[in-house]
Amino acid sequence: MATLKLTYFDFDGGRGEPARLALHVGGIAFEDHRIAGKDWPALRDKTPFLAMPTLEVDGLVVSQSNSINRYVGKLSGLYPKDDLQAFLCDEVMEAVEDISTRIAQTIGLPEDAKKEARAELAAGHLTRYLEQFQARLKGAGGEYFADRRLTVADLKVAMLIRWLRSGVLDHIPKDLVDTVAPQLVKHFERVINHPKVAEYYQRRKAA
Ligand SMILES: N[C@@H](CCC(=O)N[C@@H](CS)C(=O)NCC(=O)O)C(=O)O
Repeated sequence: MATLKLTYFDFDGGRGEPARLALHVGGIAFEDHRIAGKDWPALRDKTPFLAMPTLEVDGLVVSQSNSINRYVGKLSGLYPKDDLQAFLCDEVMEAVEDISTRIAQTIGLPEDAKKEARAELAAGHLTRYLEQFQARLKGAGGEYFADRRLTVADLKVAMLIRWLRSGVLDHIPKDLVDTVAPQLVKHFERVINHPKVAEYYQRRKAA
């Protein structure tokens, strides 16, 4: 088994969290290297594409969150072997990237511009994406996004849903998901209550 070191910001969410969860669920040993915001500028130029997460595999540093998710998903048994199920898994993960990037682009905006951009996003793209995630979930059987079992796609969507419902995103109603796509709330609860996921957060709390 390769030696793995996952590097990402020191919080329980974002682009690095699905890989941390997948590795834990799969029982795969890895170094969970957490970077404080103040240390990021010094590290930035050392990453392949000036961003995190990165994954070091036996000394080779690679990046791009969904590529990392697929790789660790394969190691952890959380990525479909069937090509079409893998496609469904990938489609959802890429769509989470699209919408997360749109949200992230509003973070540094001045207050008035942020309010306008987020209101437009909430009524437009975000609602559309949530409805479509719910439709994909229903199409895949209603419980998981692919393969009728937990995959890295479920972990990635669950992190998005937790972010949207957390209340940290001003001007995006924190009940938007509950209103527009209630099945995604049920899905989030299913994922977060998965025994290995629940165990992961119990350990984080105790750490
Ligand atoms: N396409 C990349 C995007 C990576 C990305 O933008 N990461 C953010 C953190 S979630 C980052 O490193 N931001 C710091 C910066 O851009 O300086 C991926 O999916 O990994």
